[in-house]
Amino acid sequence: MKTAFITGITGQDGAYLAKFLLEKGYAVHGGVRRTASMNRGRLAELGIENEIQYHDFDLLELSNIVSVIDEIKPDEIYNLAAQSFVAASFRQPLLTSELDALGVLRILEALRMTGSQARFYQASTSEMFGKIQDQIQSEMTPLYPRSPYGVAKLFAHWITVNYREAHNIFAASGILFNHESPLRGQEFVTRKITLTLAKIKHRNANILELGNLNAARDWGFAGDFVQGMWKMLQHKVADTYVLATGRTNSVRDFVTHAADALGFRLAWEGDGVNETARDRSTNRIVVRVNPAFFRASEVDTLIGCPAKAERDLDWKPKATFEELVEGMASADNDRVSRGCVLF
Ligand code: NAP
Ligand code: G4F
Repeated sequence: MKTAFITGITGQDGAYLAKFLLEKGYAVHGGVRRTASMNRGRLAELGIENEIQYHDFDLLELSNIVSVIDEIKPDEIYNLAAQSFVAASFRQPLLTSELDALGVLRILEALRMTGSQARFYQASTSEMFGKIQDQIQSEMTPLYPRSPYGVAKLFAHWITVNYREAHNIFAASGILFNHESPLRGQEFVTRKITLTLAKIKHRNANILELGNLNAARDWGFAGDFVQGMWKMLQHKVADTYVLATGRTNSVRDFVTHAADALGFRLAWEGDGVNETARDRSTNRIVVRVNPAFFRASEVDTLIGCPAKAERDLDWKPKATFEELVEGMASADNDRVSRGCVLF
């Protein structure tokens, strides 16, 4: 039986990865930071909350990762923990850098100092492409981050490559494009859209306020992407891989599809900060722009090329954009109608 340690196990990807590894017969250990209230709703929703062995873990604390390595001698470490919300990184740039940049170095240093042979996965991000230098982004595209989050993740990516090359540590970096699911955090735009529209439908909210409707992302399903993380650690050599779907859609497209799935029929009107969407059946405005959600510097559009992962890892995303949106809308519709939105 292999042993895996997942940091960020309480987050979206951590929950899906834990379920996937348990199904593969792994002993799954998870790192959780101390908080005033338990935060295991995603693991509970997947029915695996009691199948995981939990350890104190904070990205700020070197001793945590050293103890875990000593105690459980993991075969694989997946570093998914992060301050992962781009907008928050503009307000908390120092904290974001401590966690998302130096936090990764702490884990790599622990691996080097202990001589652990664990294989290491770093959760890198398409946010590093930022102001895109190629129309379609691949492992060869120059990086140009546009947020403190993107800059911190860029450090983490390169320090992972450096420890691979300098210290012969099996350290893989997955440059993952946006991946979503019904377990997505509520502040990210996709989940904000499906949850708020579901609330409007059930008369628990009046309006959905969004920032840049023209931003476009290559959105995939998180359940498909965690399989790619695992495949990176099973490959014969550690490397860097892009995981993406190769399709891009705007925030406006996402709203239109989600609204359709929830029974609204939207008519878009106006432009810029005055753009709105009206529900044709009630004639009510249900979506409007609020500049408070604009970013100080934006990543306008992302679209990834997953050819290397397909060739070397035999990885391909399965869920389509339409299936993803419908699945999220349906899950939030159920939660809101049951009055049970736990995360
Ligand atoms: P998420 O849902 O925000 O989960 C983040 C996890 O990190 C949570 O478990 C959180 O714990 C934990 N965490 C935060 N601060 C911590 C700290 N100081 N010490 C220890 N743990 C801490 O993120 P996700 O969407 O699953 O993403 C997983 C990873 O992939 C992240 O590193 C993210 O930056 C990266 N990524 C995500 C995407 C995407 O589209 N989802 C794309 C590319 C890369 P709490 O539950 O206690 O908050
Ligand atoms: O959903 P978002 O907040 O995701 P973003 O910034 O692309 O970051 C996510 O994907 C990255 C991978 O590329 C991850 F590394 C990162 O951890 C995270 O998972 O925003 C998507 C787009 C942005 O352009 C944003 O400006 O949607 C736009 N947007 C428009 N209105 C909004 C809103 N974003 C949010 N969160 N809230 C809005 O009201």
